[in-house]
Amino acid sequence: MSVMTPIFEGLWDHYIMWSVIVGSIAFGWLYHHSFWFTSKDGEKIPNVDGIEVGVFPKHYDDMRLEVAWTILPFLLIVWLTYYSWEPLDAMWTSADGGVHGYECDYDDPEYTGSNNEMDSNGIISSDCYHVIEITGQQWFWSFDCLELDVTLCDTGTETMEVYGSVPVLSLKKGETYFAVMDSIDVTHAPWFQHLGTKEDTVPGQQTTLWLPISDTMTEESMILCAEYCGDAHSIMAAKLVTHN
Ligand SMILES: [Cu+2]
Repeated sequence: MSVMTPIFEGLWDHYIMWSVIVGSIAFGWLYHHSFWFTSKDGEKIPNVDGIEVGVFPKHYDDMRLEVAWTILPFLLIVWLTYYSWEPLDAMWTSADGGVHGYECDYDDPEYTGSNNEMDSNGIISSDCYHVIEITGQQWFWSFDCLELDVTLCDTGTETMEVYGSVPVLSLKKGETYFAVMDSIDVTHAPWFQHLGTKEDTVPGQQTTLWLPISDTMTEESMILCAEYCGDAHSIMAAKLVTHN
């Protein structure tokens, strides 16, 4: 199983790289000091620093060190925010003329679908989008295609090993969907594994999630719940089927 959206693959690699660098420095330092400054059995250590129990060794203050380990992580956070900006902006693009345009006008004689396209950064843009509804509930998902034609959106159920009977959402490749979401009871979060995206559904509050189904999308993928919601949370699953 892998994330099929290149924008998140790039982010993943970059964040892992920085985690390894920061982790190596932090744990390297920790282990070095743990072993380097370990006393031997029976060894009586002279109190060279005059350390008193309960008194902070103020004479060890190092202003440059304090400033360095405040400024450097801050700069890293600023950089990672900058680096994530474009993918996040695409993820949370406006429904009014963002990268996916406006809701499709099916009466428009020039309407030919979303015709979505992925650029070299992995960001998908569309001519227009279709609206669907997703409702979370303990412990299943309900999908509503609203007025959409069955070639664009269809729902059903299927029996899956481990999960039992699960709802199926069938969407068309090359089309972009805007899911308007709600929850009946507690907070849930549909996690579209192969899109690499998830968003909370909150009782009494409408949330939204873009589902740009590119031509390269896998035919079958899982939708799981990514927000702990009670006993059957782990089997609150659904299936996303994509077709041409
Ligand atoms: Cu849930």
